[in-house]
Amino acid sequence: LALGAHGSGSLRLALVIAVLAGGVGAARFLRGLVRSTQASEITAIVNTADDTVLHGLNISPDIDTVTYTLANAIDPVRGWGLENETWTAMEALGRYVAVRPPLSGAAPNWFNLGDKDLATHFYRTARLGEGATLDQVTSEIASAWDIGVRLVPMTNDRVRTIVTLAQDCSAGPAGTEISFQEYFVQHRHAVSISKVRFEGAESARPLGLEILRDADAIIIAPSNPLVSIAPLRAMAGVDEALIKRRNSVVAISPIVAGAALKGPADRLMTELGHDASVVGVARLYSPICSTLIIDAADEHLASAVEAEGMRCVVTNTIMSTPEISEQLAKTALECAS
Ligand code: FO1
Repeated sequence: LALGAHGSGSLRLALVIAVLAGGVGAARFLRGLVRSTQASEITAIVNTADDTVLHGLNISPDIDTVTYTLANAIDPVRGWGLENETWTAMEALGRYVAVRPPLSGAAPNWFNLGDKDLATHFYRTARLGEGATLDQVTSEIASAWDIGVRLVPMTNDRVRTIVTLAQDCSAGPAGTEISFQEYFVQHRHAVSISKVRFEGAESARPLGLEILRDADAIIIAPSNPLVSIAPLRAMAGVDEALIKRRNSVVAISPIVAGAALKGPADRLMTELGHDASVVGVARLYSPICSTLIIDAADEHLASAVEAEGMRCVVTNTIMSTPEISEQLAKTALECAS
């Protein structure tokens, strides 16, 4: 611990706060956390299994969502990409879609890259091409946006979320494997799936294990447990590190009243054999986490959560304003300490 200045000139011990993060939910939570403590105390370990390569560009959606949100530059309606974005490059790409041979993957215009957002992917791709690691490039991009929080990709190695189609559908016959972005963006997560796997996770070297060992508080953000947090947990040593620190690990349920606030977490829970409720979230997190924070709408399930071996804290978790995000972050910090 280091002595750090805080508040009105008083000194207090600086904290080390680790946050396991996916995309939009984690980004909004981190924005609240920055309001309730010093940005320099926070390290977010971010999912990279959604990463993809399109047009030859390395795209890290969750890292970019967290970066742009903390920089107050995120598009507030979409929750991804930059505000005041323009789409000239995407529109120009349309010309080539018409001439693309049937089996070609060129000009994938189902994934929208805004003109300004493209600069981030140009920079990341060029630096990786020069031999920089993803964590170096992520720090450089975070510095360029002046976000203060330390962002660490979950690994410098390639891990990819692959989903299996449960039924014949527009994406292919039952049993076909598709990438996460094909599932999420191209098919608008409207197809049912029977399996998720994290290609490369078994041999990937996780980053941030020493932070998990030393952190004063470890918070699992309100991200999808099955496709945002599970890839981190799939790497060797991560669950073991969390189990050792279980008393300091707090999670926030991304499921409220049986539904996901954003994305397909509720449907994925059901399709993959879990209960789409805070109790299902508790079952997933109980081995690694001592406290689950749930929304007031689920208060009646608090004893069922506790029956899974976790402390249950009930509060408002719907981060509709920065003040609510800040209050939620304060509650999480109190629970972890
Ligand atoms: N999400 C969409 O629903 N449609 C898009 O076209 C899209 C483009 C996109 C571009 C850059 C980026 O960083 C994120 C983007 N996302 C898009 C969001 C993203 O793919 C998902 O929200 C995450 O992967 C899920 O966490």
